[in-house]
Amino acid sequence: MRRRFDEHEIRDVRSLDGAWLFCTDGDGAGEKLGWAKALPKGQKVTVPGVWNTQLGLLQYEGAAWYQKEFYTNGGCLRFCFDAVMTEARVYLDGEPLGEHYGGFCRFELIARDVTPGYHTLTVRVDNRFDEHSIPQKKVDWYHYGGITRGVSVERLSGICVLYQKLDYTLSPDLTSASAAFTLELYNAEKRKKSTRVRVLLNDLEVYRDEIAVSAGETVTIKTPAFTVENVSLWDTDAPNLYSVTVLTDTDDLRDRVGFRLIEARDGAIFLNHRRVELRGINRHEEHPDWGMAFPQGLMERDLDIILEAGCNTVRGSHYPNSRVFLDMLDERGVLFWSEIPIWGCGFAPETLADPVIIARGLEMHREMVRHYYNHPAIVIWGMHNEIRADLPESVEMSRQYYHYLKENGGNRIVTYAANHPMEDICLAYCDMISINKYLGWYPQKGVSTHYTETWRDFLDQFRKRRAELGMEQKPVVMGEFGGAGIYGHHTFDHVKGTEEYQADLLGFCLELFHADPMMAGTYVWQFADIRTAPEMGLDRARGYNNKGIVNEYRKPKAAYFAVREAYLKFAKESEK
Ligand code: ADA
Repeated sequence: MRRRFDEHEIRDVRSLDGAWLFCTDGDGAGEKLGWAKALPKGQKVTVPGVWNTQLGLLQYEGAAWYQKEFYTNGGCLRFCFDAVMTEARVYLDGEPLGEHYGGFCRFELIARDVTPGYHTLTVRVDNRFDEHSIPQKKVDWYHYGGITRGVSVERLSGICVLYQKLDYTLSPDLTSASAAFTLELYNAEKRKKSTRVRVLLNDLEVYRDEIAVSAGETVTIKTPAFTVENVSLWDTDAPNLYSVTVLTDTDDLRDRVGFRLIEARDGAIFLNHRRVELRGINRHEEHPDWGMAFPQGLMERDLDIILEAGCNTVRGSHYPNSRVFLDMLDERGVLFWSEIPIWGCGFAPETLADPVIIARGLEMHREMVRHYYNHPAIVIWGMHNEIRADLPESVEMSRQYYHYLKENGGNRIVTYAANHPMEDICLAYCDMISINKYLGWYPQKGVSTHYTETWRDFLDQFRKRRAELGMEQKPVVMGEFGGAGIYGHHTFDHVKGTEEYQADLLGFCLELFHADPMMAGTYVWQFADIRTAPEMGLDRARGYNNKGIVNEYRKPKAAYFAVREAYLKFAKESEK
């Protein structure tokens, strides 16, 4: 996997990024034509990538095949896919190796007893939707397809460390931590073996034991608790990271962790006992020239622009982001809200209550928690976005996801983006109330008052409702708000759609929310303009969601400077 550090010094890992054979399969003939074994020679594409950026395939929705010949010295191989959008069927030398559903999380597949020499890895990718898709077909982002993040092949020998995560509890004074690792050890060999296992936190050995594992089996062990004295906390102004090294006699796995305490209490957010105001932005991991196969260099530039605007947090709207982006947030002390792609406006109420959908969403939460658990930057898990949480059909999903994330998600705030806040019946299933509302942009039926009035009225109404519900201890944030500003569109009178209207609206909202004691923070919608799905219709000028404060090529609009002025002012106030 592409990370900001080397995950292995011992394990033999080879990237399979680069040129792959490619072929669309619009009529689904590929299986019968034996493409799992051999694709027609011809077109090559670059992986990671999305096929939509290839000329003529912008709007292609369907199946496509990727194939790569690679050399190996043989043995037990593990294939790692950082993300395939959306459904993947993987074959090795034409034989099925495994499948995965979901476009934004890593999956791994093991092949044992592979002979030395050249082999063929084939992936059939399908980005179509059905009644059980997550997201459903109607979303406000583009339906890309492809192998969108890195691919690698590992040679496993002996007993290997395939997974590790750190759990810890900080002392009340935050100076020490009681910690323990969970390790997954896999025996790649053909007979039972034992190995010494060691865990180092920075250079300190915190665990050592002798572990036996049967051939082809995985054992999960939880180390005894150990104490970390004089903890260097991870914080926004001092993002201290510790290196983790797990070693067996034949393998290694490295990661980074941070010690911090995030709390939603007393109507506010606290990081390491210090109250923090969330100065946030929603960001899609998308670019018109790369789709969702987002290059690392552009991630860095996005983060530079976001931090320059005075933000201290990013919401990964609306799906798990690249692990390498999370590494950057860990390094730079940026708080992150991570969620799965349940984009509610596309889900009919009965679909939300469908047990298959609920189970698939739970699996997506499980995957996200598993792979992203050690990132200290992730302080918020988002359960879903704008589902009909005012209807009974949404209660079971919210109940299941909330309890799963509280029991398995580590020290994180659990929330969801609510766009029916006055009628919402799921607010018991969140630690922080997050509201999406677009007063000043989407017309309100029968309301003609100016948004400066309607926003104030709304905050007062919701303040009352929160008190009636007895939820005044729950912090409230604006998860989304704003409006479109077409880049380069100016008029003398700041009409809707101009950069100036967008800047005025955001500037007003930020000041109003910042001054309101109920509000614990804001996430502006959104960072950059994004290409959006045709299903979003014509109210997305040029087929884009134009509510970015920069355009899709990261050129700043007037709104960028309005947000920057507000957030830098709020940041200065917080330093007093
Ligand atoms: C919703 C949704 C966003 C985007 C936004 C908009 O809040 O969560 O993804 O579609 O509306 O631009 O209308």
